Amino acid sequence: MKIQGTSYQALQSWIEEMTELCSPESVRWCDGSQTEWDELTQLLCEQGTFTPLNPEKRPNSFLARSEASDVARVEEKTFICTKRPDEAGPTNKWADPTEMRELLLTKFSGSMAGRTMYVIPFCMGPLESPLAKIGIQVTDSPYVVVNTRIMAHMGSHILKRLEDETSGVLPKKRDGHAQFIKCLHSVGAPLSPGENDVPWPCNDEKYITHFVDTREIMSYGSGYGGNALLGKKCLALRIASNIAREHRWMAEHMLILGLHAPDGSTTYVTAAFPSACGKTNLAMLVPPKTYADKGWKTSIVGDDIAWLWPHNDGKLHAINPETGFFGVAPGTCWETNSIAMESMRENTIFTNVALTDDGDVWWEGLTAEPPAHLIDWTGKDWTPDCGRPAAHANSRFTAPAAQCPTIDPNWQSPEGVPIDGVIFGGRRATTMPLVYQAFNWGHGVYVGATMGSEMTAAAAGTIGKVRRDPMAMLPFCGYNMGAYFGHWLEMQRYLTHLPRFFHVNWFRKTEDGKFMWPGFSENIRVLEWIVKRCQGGAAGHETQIGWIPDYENFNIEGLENFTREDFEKVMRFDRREWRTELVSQGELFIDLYDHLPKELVFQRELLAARLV
Ligand code: GTP
Ligand code: SPV
Ligand code: MN
Repeated sequence: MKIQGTSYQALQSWIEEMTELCSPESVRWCDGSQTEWDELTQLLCEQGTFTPLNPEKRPNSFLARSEASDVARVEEKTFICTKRPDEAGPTNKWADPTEMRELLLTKFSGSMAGRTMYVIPFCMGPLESPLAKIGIQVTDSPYVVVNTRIMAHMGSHILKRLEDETSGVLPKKRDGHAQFIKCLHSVGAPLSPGENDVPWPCNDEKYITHFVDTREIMSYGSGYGGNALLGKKCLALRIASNIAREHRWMAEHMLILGLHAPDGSTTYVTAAFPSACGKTNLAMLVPPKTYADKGWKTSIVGDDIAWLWPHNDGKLHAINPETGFFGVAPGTCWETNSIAMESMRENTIFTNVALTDDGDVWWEGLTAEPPAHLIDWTGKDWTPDCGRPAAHANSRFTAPAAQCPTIDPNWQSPEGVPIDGVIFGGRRATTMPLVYQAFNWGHGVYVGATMGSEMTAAAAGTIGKVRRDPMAMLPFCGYNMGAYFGHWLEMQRYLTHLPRFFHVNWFRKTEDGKFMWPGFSENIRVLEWIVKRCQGGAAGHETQIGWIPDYENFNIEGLENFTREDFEKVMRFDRREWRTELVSQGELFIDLYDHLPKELVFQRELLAARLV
């Protein structure tokens, strides 16, 4: 069954080639329509991948339960394929492109037998934006199709655009060599004739591969999030970081947030925090009453990925290449993130959360008291005393950004929004103060490059161990990390108005293991200082590590049980701890030595000199 083809010959040929390779039972060109969504969600329900949620509680929404082994990104199986290993660099897993392609051809051969091959035309970024990128994802997963419909511009209008650009009806304008980025995906579970399907087909062997020179993505064996929705981490970060480097822009793992002050000014900032370290929460911050009463508001442009470029106005501008949120469910609740809760009221896909007896969803932290009975994320009966979590720690919701009550009016502006502040941060129980400001761009790049964070459930690994995660891009930078730092340093040359750089840490703990800072909506207090610093307003004092607010420059009005002493503790910069930090920062530099820009070595020397 072929529902549609394309007049764009290069694409038509590629699809024919992929059909031959993967031997699907049928091919379906996705149009992105509501009818298609209805058909596919129904199909997913029939196959047992989806459980429809109670339409009175959660209209047009579904719960998906994955295979227990397919719940997060697989960094060990994620490859950057370049001619030479040093192009991928020591922080990535490298594979030879020819060898990897040969291996994958054997894997993909016949991999879609008994299944439908979906062809998804999609666009990352507002179609009219100079940075927008068109991709075509070929997949045998209807779960991927419906998630992509939320996460990206998708369907016939994107295909039409590609046809018009390649036939000359519209000017060609996309940078990068490719008119469209080829994204091949299979769950790697062919069906023999008469074989029954399982609810979550996948393969124990997984390969998430990026062919940098030809701008191609091939992903095999997983149906989950960042492994399978190829527009997201594979295209918008790993491939895009390569295109960006060549064309003088930046693809970053950052939220984009608008801060509207009582004086009527709007300041946009971006923030890079590692996976599951608070981007979605900060991007959806609701000011507490004392701030709201004064007129503070926030708006969200994006919660995970930012594409930034030097605009003609001399400033760094940012767009969000996505149109949805693929957010962490556990811990999300009305008290800490009502905006996320509002955004997922309907038309939402939940993956690996628990099901309530009345057909709605639940996860740890949603309510203080858990329901008396649930079906857990593995499909088993669950009671509060059973000793197992009800939702997986990396369970997620896929919700349309357009449903977000605080979505920024300019979120689809092709020109993006101007960025005045860049914030870095990680999950650090010790050492890192609540906030400090870097001295300048070069120092800011050093602060981002040496970011560390305790590991979370978003990737397989030892949870809690501090690892260096430069700019929160460790799993996502598609080339040599040292060269990436060099690109960051170079970008300032193309700007006349430089943003300010900050480092924050919401996760500092007391000796008895409690968070020192209330976090969430109260983070607006830190943002207020940041906004004022960006505008050349608030005071602070210079320390060896950067500028830090004094108690007098920081608003803790209305913050109950938070004393001056608590403030001093959460802001404290301890020389001894920092000397240890400096040594640990050096480890990453040793790995990168031959590609590390001299300027970062100097920054480290300067910091060392200040710390003695
Ligand atoms: P990815 O989607 O994986 O890139 O993650 P993210 O950076 O968007 O993380 P998210 O906002 O979903 O936060 C994940 C976890 O951090 C949740 O468990 C939150 O409860 C917790 N968190 C977020 N903000 C704060 C904060 O200000 N303080 C504390 N203590 N925890 C926070
Ligand atoms: C992350 O891990 O940073 C995510 C989720 O945003 S995923 O799309 O699975 O990478
Ligand atoms: Mn992320």
